[in-house]
Amino acid sequence: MFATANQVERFDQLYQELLVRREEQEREHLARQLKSYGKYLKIAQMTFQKTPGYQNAKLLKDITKPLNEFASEFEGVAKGLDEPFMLFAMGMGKYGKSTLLNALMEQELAMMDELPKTWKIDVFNRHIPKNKAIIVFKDGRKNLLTKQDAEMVIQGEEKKRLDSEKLVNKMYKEVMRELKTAIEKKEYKQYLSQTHLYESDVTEVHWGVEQSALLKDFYLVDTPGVSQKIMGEMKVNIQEYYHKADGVLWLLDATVISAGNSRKLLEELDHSLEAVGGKAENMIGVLNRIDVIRERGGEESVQQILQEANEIYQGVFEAIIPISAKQAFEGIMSDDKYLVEQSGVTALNDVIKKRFLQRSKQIQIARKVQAAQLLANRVKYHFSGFKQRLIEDEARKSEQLFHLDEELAEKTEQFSKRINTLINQYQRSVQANIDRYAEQLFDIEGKDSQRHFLEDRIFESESLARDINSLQQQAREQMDTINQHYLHKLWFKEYQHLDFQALPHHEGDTPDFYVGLQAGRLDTDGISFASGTGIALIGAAFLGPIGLLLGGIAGALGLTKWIAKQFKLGGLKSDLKETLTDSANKVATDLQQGVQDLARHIGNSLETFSEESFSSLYGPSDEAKRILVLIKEVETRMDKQVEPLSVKELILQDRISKAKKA
Ligand SMILES: Nc1nc2c(ncn2[C@@H]2O[C@H](COP(=O)(O)OP(=O)(O)OP(=O)(O)O)[C@@H](O)[C@H]2O)c(=O)[nH]1
Ligand SMILES: [Mg+2]
Repeated sequence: MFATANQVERFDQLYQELLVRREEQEREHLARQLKSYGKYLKIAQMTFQKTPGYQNAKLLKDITKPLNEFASEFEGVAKGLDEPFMLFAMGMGKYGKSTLLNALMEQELAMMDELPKTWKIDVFNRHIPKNKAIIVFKDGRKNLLTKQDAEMVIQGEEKKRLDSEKLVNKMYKEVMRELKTAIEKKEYKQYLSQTHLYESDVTEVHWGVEQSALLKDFYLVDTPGVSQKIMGEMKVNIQEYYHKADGVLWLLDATVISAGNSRKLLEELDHSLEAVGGKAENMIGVLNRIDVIRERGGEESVQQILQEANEIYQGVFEAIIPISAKQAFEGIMSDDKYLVEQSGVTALNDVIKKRFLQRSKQIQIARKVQAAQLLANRVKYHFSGFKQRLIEDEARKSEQLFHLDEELAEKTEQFSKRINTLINQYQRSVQANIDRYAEQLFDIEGKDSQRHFLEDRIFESESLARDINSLQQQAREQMDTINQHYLHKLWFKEYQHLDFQALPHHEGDTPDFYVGLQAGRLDTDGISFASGTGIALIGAAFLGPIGLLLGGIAGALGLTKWIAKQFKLGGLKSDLKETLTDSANKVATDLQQGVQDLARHIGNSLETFSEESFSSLYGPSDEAKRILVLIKEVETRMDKQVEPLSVKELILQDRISKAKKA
């Protein structure tokens, strides 16, 4: 049995309805997923912020703050699903993007010959009244203004940006000569970009436009040049907006196309595309300034250049269309049909419609899936530098503290041995003195003279004091060398290779806890090991006991003296030797204690110092593990692919929405 024409029509209608519904569901499904990335990132942000010590952790704060901006990027992509097709004009600076857009919109809106816009995109949006504009900020906030007011805001932002670029370039030039290594230069550039380069919070400006053929179906978007030069370096910035594009008109300059130039041209494109993961889709190549070529060599040259462009960019673009944006714009504005025809803009319009309009909804869905991936990769990239530093610095911290402990222990041991050797030698020498000179004590008149004899001749206290002082001095110096060495190894700072104190125009940014530990400032308050305390040490150990001994040597005369010598000399010698042993041991113990105290002091203060500097970047070191786990979680979440709608979900959703309607 054949279906009647009526039935066929009805089936067809049903099928179309089904397709539309399926597409709607697909979009809803995709939008939900895109938004869920955003929600996840906001929660992640709050979790990072709860880290103890977060407020003082510079780098941790730096990576946490932009998370809500990423979140609103995801939300923006989700919202984009309900908006018209976003058609971007992109390409190197001055290739004619703005002129082309004006020609396509048939009105002068995009500013031509303006200073390079470095940071925002201009969206020409027919849903906005002609005299109004909406400024969109990075965090998703929007501000509806009159066009004049919006222009004022933008000019203000532009000025701040340009001023800051000038300042940064100037500062760099002034300091460059002081920077010796490439890494120092790199760090200084980073420092300048992060601290002195003005980053506007404005990310899009939507301008009201008059209706035109193309604007009925598309939002047209003007972009800043693909790259710009700051401090002598090319900075590619298309990754900041490329994910918002559903389709791209990529401007090429016909006057620079040549086979000999192909390598440079491809590198130029590659360099830009690298920033967005190496691939671009839905791009139409627009070979601009064709009027110049035509003037030089007629139609033949135009065809030749077109052929060369097709060869160079094989497989990159969906099509390459030769055009003169300038003629197109002038022709349209002056209603010059011939000029318009010659400009090639009609062909471009046709290709745009054919490539983008007919399948615009499917393209949008595919592009938003891609956008999610691009953004997810950016989020991961955003964390990667921080993560690597944290892992490396954490390892460095425990490794260096371990080595420090070892070195201090070794040094303590060395000095302990030297102290023993010194004291042993001393004891042997004094023992010999006792045997040789003790007897003379009986011949000395007066307590003071006796004391001097005892101290100087027998106990050699002056030379012992000298030896002790010199040993202490050496211990302090050697310990301080260790201190200095580890002070640098254990100082965690944002710009590891920069010494701001040594740079012109920079006040020292050195934290107090560093200054306290610098060369020659080893703070040993409260430690009994200051230099030149040898005499005091000996005094404490020897003088008391010596005084007691002297009491036993009465000032005897004549026979009595002789008798005293016979009876007392043996006792005196053994008393002196006993005193020697006790006091020398006491001095040795004190010295050893001093060395240990010094080592402990250095160990403790360096540990405190390293923890303070570490946590000033990352938060407390005992939180590091948790932060790394958190980052891992974010990465895993970002790796989750956007899922296509399954048949099961399709049916389920259909039932849910029916139930809702019922
Ligand atoms: N001869 C010729 N000149 C053109 C053509 N298109 C643009 N120009 C000129 O090139 C200059 C730059 O054009 P814009 O449209 O401002 O270029 P742009 O790519 O928007 O530049 P930026 O926004 O600064 O990146 C202007 O002086 C235009 O008149 C063209 O097809 N032929
Ligand atoms: Mg422009």
